[in-house]
Amino acid sequence: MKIYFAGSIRGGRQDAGLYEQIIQYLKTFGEVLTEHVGDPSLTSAGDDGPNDQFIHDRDLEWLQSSDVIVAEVTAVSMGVGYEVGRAVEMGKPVLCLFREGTSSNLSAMIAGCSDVELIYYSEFEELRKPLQQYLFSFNASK
Ligand code: 6K6
Repeated sequence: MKIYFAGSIRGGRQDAGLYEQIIQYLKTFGEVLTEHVGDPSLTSAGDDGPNDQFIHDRDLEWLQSSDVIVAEVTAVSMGVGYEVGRAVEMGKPVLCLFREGTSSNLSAMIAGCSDVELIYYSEFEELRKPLQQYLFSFNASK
């Protein structure tokens, strides 16, 4: 199973450690195409490609080739919102994760979208079971 993990980069790297934890766990279910999103050395000012068009086109190819999208949507990120929207249009299964108890407000465009599954949580450990259930049920129905 190919998993596309989406998390904020230029939107802010305050949750990079959490992304890394989620990615390590997701790797026990399949291949994570976007492991760099959890790289603590990647800053919001850094870069991991020759230019923005390269990054956009490469990421959309990965999105297209993925079986499932898991997006951590607590930090407000234009890129993550864009990826979720494109993935929905592609007909991909999308699971969004939103951490409660922060100053972030979840956009109605995610919270109100019936095409995405949404999990509210407060810490990583709470994600293990629902992530496993989602990925197993999805794999079984394939
Ligand atoms: C790195 C640091 C500053 O700019 C970059 C560009 N590098 C990126 N490399 C890989 N994926 C990227 C990059 N920029 C955005 N993305 C994709 O958009 C990732 O898949 C993330 O899920 C999402 C983050 O969007 P922003 O708007 O927070 O950057």
